[in-house]
Amino acid sequence: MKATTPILSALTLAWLVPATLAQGGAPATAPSEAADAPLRGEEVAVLTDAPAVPPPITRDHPTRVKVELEVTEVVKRMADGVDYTFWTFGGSVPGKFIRVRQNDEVDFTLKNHPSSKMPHNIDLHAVTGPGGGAKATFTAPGHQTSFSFKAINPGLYIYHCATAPVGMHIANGMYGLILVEPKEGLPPVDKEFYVVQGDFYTTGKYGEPGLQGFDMEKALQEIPDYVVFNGSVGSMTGENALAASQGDTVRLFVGNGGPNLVSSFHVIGEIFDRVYYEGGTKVQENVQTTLIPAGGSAICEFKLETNGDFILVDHSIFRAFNKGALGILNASGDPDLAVFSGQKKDEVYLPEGGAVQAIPSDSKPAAAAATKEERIAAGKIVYGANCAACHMPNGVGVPAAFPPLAESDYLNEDVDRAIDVVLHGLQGEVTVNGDTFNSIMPQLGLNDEATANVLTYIYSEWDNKGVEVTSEQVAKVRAAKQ
Ligand code: HEC
Ligand SMILES: [Cu+2]
Repeated sequence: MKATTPILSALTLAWLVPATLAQGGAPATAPSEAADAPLRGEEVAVLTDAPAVPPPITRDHPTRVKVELEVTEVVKRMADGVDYTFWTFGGSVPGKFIRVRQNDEVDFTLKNHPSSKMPHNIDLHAVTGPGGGAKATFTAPGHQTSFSFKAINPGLYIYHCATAPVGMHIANGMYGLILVEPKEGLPPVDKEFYVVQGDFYTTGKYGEPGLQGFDMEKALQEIPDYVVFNGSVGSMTGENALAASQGDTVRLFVGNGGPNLVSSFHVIGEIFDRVYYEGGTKVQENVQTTLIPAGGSAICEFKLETNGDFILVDHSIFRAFNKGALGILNASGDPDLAVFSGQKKDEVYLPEGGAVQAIPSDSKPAAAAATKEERIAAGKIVYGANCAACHMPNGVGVPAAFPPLAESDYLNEDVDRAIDVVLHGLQGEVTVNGDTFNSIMPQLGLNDEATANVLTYIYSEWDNKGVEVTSEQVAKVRAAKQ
């Protein structure tokens, strides 16, 4: 995780107290503070790149805050081997996190780097005034513009570029979050993180390597190739995972830049104790998944009662596992076994006692096969209907659960024993090709002909020894057991 250099001045030193200290208490405020309370002093806002969040505000009064954002158009990683030309507020996606206090007067400057090819502007949803500042900040490459606004309403707000074609500017990553802290402050927590979802439309399919262009047609159809948190696939996995400790209280400032999709934001293995839904003032408690509209936000708070990996997803789940909308919050520390035990055991489940269960067979007595080829063809059908679910269609089985029939030494060693297994089922420890299985194969209720056919099929496949099993042979094994 990289931290960018904050914009500093002597006046900002008050911001630089360690976050943990600053988070030790919300500022005490005279409840009577009026919207037109006089500004005292001025400072330069600390701006951060995701997933970092500027320290909480400890002031008990409004001030004049200077915010400077620089727009750059940069080629960056979208996924391994995949690059994209992102348009950014501050060099990465999402743009820098801005944190001010209710009733602050914000002096805002937008700079457009001379290397940019496009004009850009900014519409901050925290602004009361036409266009959220868009028209006031229309900025050609190599220019800078400014305006000021009063942060009247507390809340967590999206900002974005609103230069035509607006959809394209947003689709290229031009969005971020601005928090207007309520004048009484937010309750202290141990960790705060900044996460913004966005959907991306590339000329190539998901994962297609190289520098990808923007695909207007896919954007119009709303069929993204990528849905990601913080601008790229894997922005918060592996060594970039969000880090916290067991016992920590966590606050996620979550935004959705869109341009198109609505996010079903969820953390696998956690329940949000509190959600400031839609980034507003009201709190909903005990929430599993919160809806975050395009151009909207939510503040999600929870306590890490136990340790482990907690997975941030858009629960529109193909986006998480197939398009990139997945991040990890790792809580170090010890498990609280009273909260979560982990798997205690995996053992055989036998609802009706210890015997092999019989599965009633609805197969009609098969017409006797005249040749080995007919037996194999008939056996293949029996296999598909009765065996493939466990032993797999290609006979390879499932490790630690169902032994292989392909190249099975157990099968090839003893034909009568194999007949017995199919007729009567099997339980207890068996070793197949060196691997031990201790499970249960049910009795399948196949008649002699079907049993002969399925075994002849199995022996003819997958490098097995190729013998033909006849129904007479099956009848003999059956008689011997009775
Ligand atoms: C419900 C799952 C299930 C089905 C259905 C099933 N088996 Fe099995 N089979 C097993 C299990 C489990 C074992 C190992 C039993 C043990 O651990 O004692 C096994 C063992 C075997 C073995 C001996 C070990 C080996 O790999 O060579 C053969 C042969 C066999 N099955 C054939 C079949 C055939 C043929 C069918 C279909 C007619 C079939 N099985 C259907 C679960 C199944
Ligand atoms: Cu723009």
